[in-house]
Amino acid sequence: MSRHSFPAIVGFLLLVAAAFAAAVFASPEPKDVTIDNFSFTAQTITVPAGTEVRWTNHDDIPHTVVSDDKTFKSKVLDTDQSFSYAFDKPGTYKYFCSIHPKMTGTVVVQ
Ligand SMILES: [Cu+2]
Repeated sequence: MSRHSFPAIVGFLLLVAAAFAAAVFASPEPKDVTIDNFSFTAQTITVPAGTEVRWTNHDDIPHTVVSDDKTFKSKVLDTDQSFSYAFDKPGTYKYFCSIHPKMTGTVVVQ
């Protein structure tokens, strides 16, 4: 047995502990909403508090993501551009596209 074995095992255990801690304390998985054919998909999503939601515009015309109460507001998103917002507080957040106000969506944060 090499005299290097002990530190190697300690190092390995620290790595395992760090990975475990990262998994336990990580925030929820980010959630994607796509903008396609003048609509938000999914139109309503429900996520745990702390979730970052990312909207990506797949249309070849620009869109925005603006909440009804202006809690969040994206710049104009061109094709394949994204906007992200982290929802820390539970509640129901309605939003729309300020260029096409008939495009609406809802994020429910639990
Ligand atoms: Cu739009």
